[in-house]
Amino acid sequence: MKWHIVRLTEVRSTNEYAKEIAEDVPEGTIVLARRQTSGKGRKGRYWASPEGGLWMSVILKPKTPIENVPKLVFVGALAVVDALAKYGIPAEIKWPNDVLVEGRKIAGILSECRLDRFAVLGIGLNVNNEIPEELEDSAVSMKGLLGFEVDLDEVLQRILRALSYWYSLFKSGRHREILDAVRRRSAVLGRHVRVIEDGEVLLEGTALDIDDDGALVVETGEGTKRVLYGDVSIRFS
Ligand code: BT5
Repeated sequence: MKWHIVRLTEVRSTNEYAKEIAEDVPEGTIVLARRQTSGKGRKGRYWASPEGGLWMSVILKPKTPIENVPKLVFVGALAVVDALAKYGIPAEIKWPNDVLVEGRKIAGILSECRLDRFAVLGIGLNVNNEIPEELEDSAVSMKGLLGFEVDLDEVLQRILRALSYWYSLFKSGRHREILDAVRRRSAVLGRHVRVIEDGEVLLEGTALDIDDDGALVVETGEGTKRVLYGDVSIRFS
């Protein structure tokens, strides 16, 4: 995969910027910003993006049936987990879009698509940045874990190398291998979870599996339920 990086000092959100230019640039264009003033999580949630972190959005134009596109979030999460492993940081994927280290969030993925035209894979990784006070218990950075600053460009290159690999599997339809890797690196399987949608507990039970569609399979006591990724969040309970 050939990457082309657009470097910005400041932007509201690299995902928003990427969506604006996506139709006019080739696949593999990456929007990278030193800081975001309005970084986005899912469903209008915020993403704290001060200087020192890696805030990037990758423009992709996969030719694949539309139902596969949501699985891109796993491609992003796996790339981050692999890059962190190169620094000796053991990370896990909290289905569907968080990357955790020892239960604390180090990265979040935000995948957005325009039907059939393009997908934007947003990756936010806490590298050398400060963690806002209100997230101190729930979030962590690479610097916080390692005790020293890490070269941002090196982290970027390591993510891109891993992304090339996982995206090549995605493009050649090897979704099962991607999902197997997600299962192996999963923080949720075997755990008791609550699935939250719009602040409401949708269901509760033991996370049994992530199936080949990428859905989370939960044993609820009233039978097995499948939860498609989308806008749900998981809480451990
Ligand atoms: C996510 O949303 O985890 C997706 C985050 C994606 C961020 C990237 S940065 C580059 C690109 N451009 C963007 O504008 N976004 C993408 P969600 O699962 O909804 O989690 C959001 C929640 O994570 C917030 O409500 C906070 O609780 C928490 N949070 C916010 N900033 C954080 C940070 N820097 N580190 C860890 N947790 C954070």
